Amino acid sequence: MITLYARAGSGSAVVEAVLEECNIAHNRVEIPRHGADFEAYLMVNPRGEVPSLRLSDHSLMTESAAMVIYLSDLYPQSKLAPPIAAPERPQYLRWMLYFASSVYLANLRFYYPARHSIDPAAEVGIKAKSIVDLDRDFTIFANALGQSSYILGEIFSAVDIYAAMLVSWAPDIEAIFARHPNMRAYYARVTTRPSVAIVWAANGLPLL
Ligand SMILES: N[C@@H](CCC(=O)N[C@@H](CS)C(=O)NCC(=O)O)C(=O)O
Repeated sequence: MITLYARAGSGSAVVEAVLEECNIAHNRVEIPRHGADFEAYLMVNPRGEVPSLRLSDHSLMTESAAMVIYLSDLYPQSKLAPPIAAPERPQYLRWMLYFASSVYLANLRFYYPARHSIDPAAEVGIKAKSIVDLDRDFTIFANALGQSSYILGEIFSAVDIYAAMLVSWAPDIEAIFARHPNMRAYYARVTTRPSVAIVWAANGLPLL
């Protein structure tokens, strides 16, 4: 059986939502931020980050986007990912990696500025710049979304759940919605899917 190492409200939420959407039986292990259980978890993931995924063959995956892509491909009946030769596949991968490699990291710079410099005086600037970066990145995404239901047009996919998670972490979610009304409708559309709503509620992530 698959084991997901998770922490409520963290990047494990999108993986949980995909497991839920695909109806995949799994164990969920909550990893605290500190203490003996966290120390033991360093043997699983030396970076101490969540999520990690222990597959049924006991191999370990890190990287939330890789997990989402893998699980969605493994369960094609869930229709969470365009097939490899589908015309939507390049945009699916593009936005998945956009969120995982740019927006996720800007969020981490906002929430953990001290980890991004050895100079404590730099923290204020790192945080301020992360807000500028997030504004830019959400604007690029909102413009690409336009009036479509999902980022792949009318096709819902796992990348929409990934995007919604990043929106949910935004330092000022209401500011995003005020600037981009299409993002409010999009966020509501994605997070009212039954599987996503259950996981969002369990993770304490905002529901409109
Ligand atoms: N690239 C990793 C990033 C994972 C990550 O940074 N997770 C955060 C939580 S969202 C974490 O565990 N940070 C360490 C900490 O909170 O101490 C992924 O996408 O899975």
